[in-house]
Amino acid sequence: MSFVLYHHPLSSYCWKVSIALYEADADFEARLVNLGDPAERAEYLTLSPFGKIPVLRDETAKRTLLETSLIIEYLAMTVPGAAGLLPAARELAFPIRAKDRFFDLYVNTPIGKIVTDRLRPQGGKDAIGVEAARNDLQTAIDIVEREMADSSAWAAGDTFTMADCAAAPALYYANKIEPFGDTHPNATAYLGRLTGRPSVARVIREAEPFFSMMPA
Ligand SMILES: N[C@@H](CCC(=O)N[C@@H](CS)C(=O)NCC(=O)O)C(=O)O
Repeated sequence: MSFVLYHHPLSSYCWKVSIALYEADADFEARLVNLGDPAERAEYLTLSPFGKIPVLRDETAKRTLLETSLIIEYLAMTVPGAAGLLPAARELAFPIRAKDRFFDLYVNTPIGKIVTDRLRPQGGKDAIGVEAARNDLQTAIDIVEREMADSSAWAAGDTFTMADCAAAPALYYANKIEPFGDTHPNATAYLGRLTGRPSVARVIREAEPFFSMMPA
């Protein structure tokens, strides 16, 4: 099996998959995609028609995988070290999938809306959409605060899973955009456990040289 990950070091969805690959100790080649370059973008669209990153290509199986949750599910099926990220048993996988959907849809999606709006030209901004995204993000962080009040270390219990791969970039960037350190101690402690995890610390380290490119 030989994997190629098409990614960008700043992208939260790319972090999610890189974290899974690092957790699994999987061998892969990382190829940086510059969607801002028209020629590169046109070529990338043949792999990923909507121009989304990341994509995982399994060169051995000749399979191109889109969508981070499905990529991690594929890793769990094919790479022994990734099996624990999403167990095969449905009743064990269900709460992990539920948390994975929560972090993607209610934390990562609003963050994407808020950040990409900063790149829009004056006159083209979507103030109402950004306000709705901020409200969703606030609601989501309140939910994390309540749900992390029990003694579980990780999003879906005592084991680090796909849900934590989704949570790590989502909460990291949420805390940059709408800092919750002073108001949400349980969410903050969970974020601390996530950033202390070697796989997560590694994606943050790899993103550091690019952080100055983030729109303020
Ligand atoms: N549902 C997708 C979301 C991927 C996604 O939105 N990636 C962002 C980067 S974090 C992206 O490609 N944005 C560029 C665009 O939407 O044009 C997944 O889970 O893979």
